[in-house]
Amino acid sequence: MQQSQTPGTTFAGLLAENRPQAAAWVRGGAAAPRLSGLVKFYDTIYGGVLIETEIFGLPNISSQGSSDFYALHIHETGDCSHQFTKTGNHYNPAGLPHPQHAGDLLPLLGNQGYAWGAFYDKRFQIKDILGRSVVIHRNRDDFTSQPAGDAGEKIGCGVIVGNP
Ligand SMILES: [Cu+2]
Ligand SMILES: [Zn+2]
Repeated sequence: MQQSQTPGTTFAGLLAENRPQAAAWVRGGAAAPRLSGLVKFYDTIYGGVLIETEIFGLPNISSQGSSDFYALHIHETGDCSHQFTKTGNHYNPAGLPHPQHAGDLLPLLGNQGYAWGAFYDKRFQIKDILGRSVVIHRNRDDFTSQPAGDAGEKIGCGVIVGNP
């Protein structure tokens, strides 16, 4: 295949360099104690942020009715204590409805409990999300219901820190 330079090839290079400007170590709560993983945030030359997710131990392996999609959001408060009840609403500085929140991210797709993904997002800058939280939900995001996509219980949480 002819090699041509696109944003995607730039992004693949960033992932290979593996020097994110921020990251969140995500841990499971009581509902998913084996869940763990890392969400990395990379600045790009295009003005937006490249986000890479790698999560282990998602809970719904072969369970009845699971879509294997898991909602993923940035919540406004970086406090994962008390079974993630302190994380607040979706990060939403513009006061828009869900799923137009700056903190509304692409969902995870589980594969026997493992998920990996990367996507480009121009809804926020890394400096705006430091100290906030990444939250994984038990269910899919329906991208319709207010205020949070009917995504169910919070099963994982991590605080976003700079220069990891
Ligand atoms: Cu959420
Ligand atoms: Zn939202």
